[in-house]
Amino acid sequence: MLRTFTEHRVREVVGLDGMWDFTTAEDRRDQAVLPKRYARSCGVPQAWEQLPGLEGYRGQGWYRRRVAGDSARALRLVFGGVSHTADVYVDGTKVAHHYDAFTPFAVTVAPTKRREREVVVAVDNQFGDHSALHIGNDYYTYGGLTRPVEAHYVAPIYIERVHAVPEQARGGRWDLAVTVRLHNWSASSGTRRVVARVAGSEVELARVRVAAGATVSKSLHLSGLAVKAWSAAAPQLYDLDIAVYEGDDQVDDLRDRVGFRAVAVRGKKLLLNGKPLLLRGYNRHEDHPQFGCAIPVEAMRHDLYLLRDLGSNFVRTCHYPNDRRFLDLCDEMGFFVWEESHARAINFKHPRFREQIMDSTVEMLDWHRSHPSIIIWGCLNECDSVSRAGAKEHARVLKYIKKTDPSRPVTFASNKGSNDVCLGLVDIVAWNRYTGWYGGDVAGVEPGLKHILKWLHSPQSQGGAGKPVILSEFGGGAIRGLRDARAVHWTEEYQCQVLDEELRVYLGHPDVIGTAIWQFCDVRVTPENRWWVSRPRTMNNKGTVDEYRRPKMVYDVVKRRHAEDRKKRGGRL
Ligand code: ADA
Repeated sequence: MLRTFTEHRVREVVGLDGMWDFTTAEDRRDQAVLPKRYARSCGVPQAWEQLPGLEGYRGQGWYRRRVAGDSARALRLVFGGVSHTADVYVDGTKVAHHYDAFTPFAVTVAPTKRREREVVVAVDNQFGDHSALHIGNDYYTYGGLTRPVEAHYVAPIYIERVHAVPEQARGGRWDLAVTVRLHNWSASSGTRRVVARVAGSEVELARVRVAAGATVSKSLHLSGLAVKAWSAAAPQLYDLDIAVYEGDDQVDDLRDRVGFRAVAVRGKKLLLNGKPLLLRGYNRHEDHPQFGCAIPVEAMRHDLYLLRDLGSNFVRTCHYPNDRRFLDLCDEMGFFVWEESHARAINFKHPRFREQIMDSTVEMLDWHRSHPSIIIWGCLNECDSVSRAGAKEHARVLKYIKKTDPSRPVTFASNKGSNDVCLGLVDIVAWNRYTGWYGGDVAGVEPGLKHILKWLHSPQSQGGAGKPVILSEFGGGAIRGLRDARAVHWTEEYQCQVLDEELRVYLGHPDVIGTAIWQFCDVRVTPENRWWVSRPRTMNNKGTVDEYRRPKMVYDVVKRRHAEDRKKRGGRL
């Protein structure tokens, strides 16, 4: 399933998780577009690196499975994520192309008289001129149908997307702005009745006309709802049910969940439901030694149990949109999320950069906007925020986000310090700082922060003055089990010294409203780059736990520092 809950009760949905026919380019002996034979099978969702012999496979793979045909309803295939490029074929005809592992996509195919249909997905996880975002990097690009897949059977006019944005109203009540997007796959126009129901209230649009082949977005407004607010301490969720009727017959439905909360920046503060909020947490990659990026829900939940045990209320989805089931868990368990579109120190001059970064950003907002746990939108981690050309690209992405969803603050994580020229574009300033790891020593953490804050709140920062600050990355590496009283780099002792001092300084400064340790667990990096292979084990070893989620010494340092900070704040999560 694509979510942790059932989205449809009226619409027929068939989960396509399970074994698919599978073959790689090496297996094939033909040059046809689609394989004539499939040498093996592979699970979905799954990274193909889990198949013995494919642990490091970077290439093409083809997946096939059959689904039921239907003569009256269209087949809508919904992919949670394919790593990293997909070409989708139904009954031998190419019906969709999608680039980027980290955003969902869907395609709707007209009904058929056939009893069965053949679905083939050609997948490619190679780097090259076609890929600006998936490159040799400090995280691994896996291959395969790495997130769940579903087959939906949809009526001519069906619900394509629903967005729900809560707004605080008077007297502790809440309003909910709902946008319903309908698509008509048929050759004739139609008129439908649309009803939105939440928390015992309902509102309807009596006549929504959708022309043949058209897509129509309509807004519904529910006001004065007597509901409980959503927060990390009390993550209250409500079912939002959308129903579409043709006459008296309900022809489609969609259930999502809403959390009533409002996020705002006021001066140097971040506010949740009007009260100052402090974010304490981690950067987390979707990576696991057994599952690659195709992490099962149970393992996602275990990560969040550990993050909560560490005293965290905050997760940054470095450096890409996450699996919707992880976001559902954050909604359910009460974690604040900074989600960002897919970029880590990428080259703005790449011919496909602009198209691909906008696609990632557009799709992230379109699919994830209703998650209450997402309170900050991010983008362009450690990209060119120092040149005029780079500033133009930052403006393009950040202005799109702000215009599309004004309900959340925006930011980007910078490692450019006082050379930044883009801080006028963000609501929150975010710095990646590795004092004591890549340079300097631990004693420099506090003076370094004071120095950069002085610059920030001066005219030299070109628009950063007076804004709240998140330390979006900091920390150091340790090989779990490497103990040495000399406390040199890569020992657990030194990692403790670095994080203990950084948390003492960053948690204690009134301008710092958020801290995200780099990083939750050790992760695999790509060997296709001389810099990353210099990392011990060809992994990024800055985790508080190792890749198997086994704690390092620093686990208790973080837990203590977070607990002290929470006690200082009267126990607020
Ligand atoms: C950067 C980058 C991270 C990671 C980190 C590190 O800040 O944003 O993805 O590579 O450095 O471990 O050096």
